[in-house]
Amino acid sequence: MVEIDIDEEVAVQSTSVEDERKVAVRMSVVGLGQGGGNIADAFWKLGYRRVGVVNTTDKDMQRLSCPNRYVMKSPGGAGKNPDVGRKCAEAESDEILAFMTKTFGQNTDHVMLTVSLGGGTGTGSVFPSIKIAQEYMKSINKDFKKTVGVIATLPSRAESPAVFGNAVDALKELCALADAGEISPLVLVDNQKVVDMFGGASVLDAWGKANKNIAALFNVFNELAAQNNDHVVVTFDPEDYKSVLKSGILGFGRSKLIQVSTPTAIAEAVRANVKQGLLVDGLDISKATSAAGVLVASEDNMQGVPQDALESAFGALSRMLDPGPKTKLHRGVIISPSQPVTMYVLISGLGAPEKKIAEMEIKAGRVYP
Ligand SMILES: Nc1nc2c(ncn2[C@@H]2O[C@H](COP(=O)(O)OP(=O)(O)OP(=O)(O)O)[C@@H](O)[C@H]2O)c(=O)[nH]1
Ligand SMILES: [Mg+2]
Repeated sequence: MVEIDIDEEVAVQSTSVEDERKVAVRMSVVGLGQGGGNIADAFWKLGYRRVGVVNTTDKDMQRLSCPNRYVMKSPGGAGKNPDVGRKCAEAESDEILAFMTKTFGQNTDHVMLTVSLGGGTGTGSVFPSIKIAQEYMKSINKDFKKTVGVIATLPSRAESPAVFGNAVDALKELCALADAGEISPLVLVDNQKVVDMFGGASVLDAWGKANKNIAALFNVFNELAAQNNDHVVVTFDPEDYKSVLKSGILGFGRSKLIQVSTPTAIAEAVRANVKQGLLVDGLDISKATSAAGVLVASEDNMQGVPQDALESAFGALSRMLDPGPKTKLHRGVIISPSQPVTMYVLISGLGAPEKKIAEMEIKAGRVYP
C-alpha cells in the first residue's frame, strides 16, 4: 500500500533552525490565498525560514505560524473571483517584490509558490506572482527561468462548478507555462485524494495533515540530496535534485516496502507506488524524462535487501519512463536510523494531466459527459 502520510516521522534526521535543516536546494516559499498560505505555513513549521504569505485579507492569516505576511489592498478579499486576485497582485507588484526580497534575502536557489486553485486570491495572483518571483531571481543575479515553481492543489469532488471553472482555467495556464519552460517544477496535488485519505479528520485537521504531508514529501528529497556522509551508499546529490526540479510537471510518492527479499516483489511495489502515489491521477508517466528513486532504510533493514532486488526496483522505475536517450534516472540508497525499507519516488517532465482537465471541465459545467 502506498502511503504519503509522513505525519509523525521525518525520513532523515535533521537539525532545525533557519533553513538549518541541511537541505540541498535553498528554497524560498510564498503562499498565495488561504489554502496556499496554509501550505506555505507547513514549510515554515518544517523549519524553512524563507517563507512568506500573501493574501487579500488578513483574516486568513491569523491561524498561521509564519510571521512574514503581506496583505494586498483589496477591500476585504477577492470573493472567489480570480480577476480580482490577478489585478491586485499586478497593481502591487513592486510592493510584493520588496516583500519577497525582505523575506528571502539574497540566498535563494529556487522559489516555490503555493496555491489552492479554485478561489479568487491565490488562483488569480499566482500569475503575476510568477513574474515577480522571476524578477526577484534576476535581482539576485540568478537564472530566472525554471527556478520558479508552483505547488497547486486541485478542488475536491464536492466543490462548486464556479470553483472548478476557476481552477481548470488556471491549471491549463500553469501547464502551458510549465510546457514553455517558464515555471518548473509544477507540482499538482489532488484535494480529492486528501479528502479520501484524511476524510475522517475534522476539516481543519484534514487540511493541516494534508499540507504537512505536501511540504514533508517535497522536503524529504531536499534533505536526501543533501546527505553527504558515510550513510550514503549510492548518491542522489544536489545537482541531481536541481536537475529534477527543472524538468517541468512533477509528481511524487513514497512507499514502505514490506516485501523486499525478492526482485519481483520489490519491482511490483515500485510500480504500485508510482501508479497510486502520484499526487494527481491521469499523469502520463511514460512521457516522463526525469526521475529519482531513493531507497532509505536503517542499516539492519538494508541488510535484508539483496542487490538484485535493488537493481530490479530501479529497473522497474526506469522501464516506466520515456525510453528516449535524454531520459535520466537518478538513484540513491541511503541509510537512515530506524527507518523501514522505504522507496521515495519523484517523477518529472510529465505531460499535462489531460484526463483530469477533461473531468474538471465537466465539473465546471462546460462540457457534458
Ligand atoms: N490542500 C488544501 N486546500 C485548501 C486549504 N484551504 C482551502 N483549500 C481549498 O482551496 C480552494 C481555494 O480556496 P482558498 O484558498 O480559500 O481561496 P483564496 O485563494 O483564498 O481565494 P478567495 O477566498 O476567493 O479570495 C478551496 O476550494 C478549498 O477547498 C488548505 O489548507 N489545503
Ligand atoms: Mg480566501
